[in-house]
Amino acid sequence: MKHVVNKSLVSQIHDVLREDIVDLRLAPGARIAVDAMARRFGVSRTPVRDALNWLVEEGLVQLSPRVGYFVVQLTPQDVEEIADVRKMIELYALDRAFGRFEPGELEAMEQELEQTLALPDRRRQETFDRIDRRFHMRLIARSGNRRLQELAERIYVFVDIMRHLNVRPVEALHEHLAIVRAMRAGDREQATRLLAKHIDNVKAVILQDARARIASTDGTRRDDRDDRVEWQGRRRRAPS
Ligand code: NI
Repeated sequence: MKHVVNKSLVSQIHDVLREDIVDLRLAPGARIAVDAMARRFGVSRTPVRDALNWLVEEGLVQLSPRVGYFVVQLTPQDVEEIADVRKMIELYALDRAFGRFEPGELEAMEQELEQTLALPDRRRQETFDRIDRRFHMRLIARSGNRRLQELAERIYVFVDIMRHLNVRPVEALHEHLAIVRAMRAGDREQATRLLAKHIDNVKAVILQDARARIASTDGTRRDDRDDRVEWQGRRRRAPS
């Protein structure tokens, strides 16, 4: 007989682990021990395994047969691919979103960005995580295409991970501000160009960091694992 699992229990464990991965509390590449997690949540191993398998489907956890579960570690190629898909989605969304914003919405976005830029460093970093996601998701939502939104939700969990590695929130906020201002001015061409540049800049800074780490480990031949991006703990560092 197939065992019956408590769906809401599995989904609660899934949600906690997902957040730990996205916020880098669980380090990329770290092994996730089922036993330890069962103890942590005070449950049996079954719901933990179900939650982990769910995360495997989402691409956030990798299952190595007979070895165990590991937190995903994005390679430079992953970073390139995600940024490219992001660009396709957002440039299309921006084009469609033009003229679809509610009255005062762009103005409110501009004000929010200005206020965030004026915050002290630590608070700005925290706020940045939230408003960066909202900025991009709002743009996608305003395209009016629900399927595009669903597609984006699946991919943007990786964008969330990358956001926590973005050590240039001030520059990113200024870039957002310029995009919003171009939109308010009705300059579609400029807004498109600035959004493409913003996504490229985020990609470049993460790739540069990834490659620097690879180069600093050992100049010679590396195996697949060493090629993976190591970026744990970046989030807790105060932005410069
Ligand atoms: Ni952004």
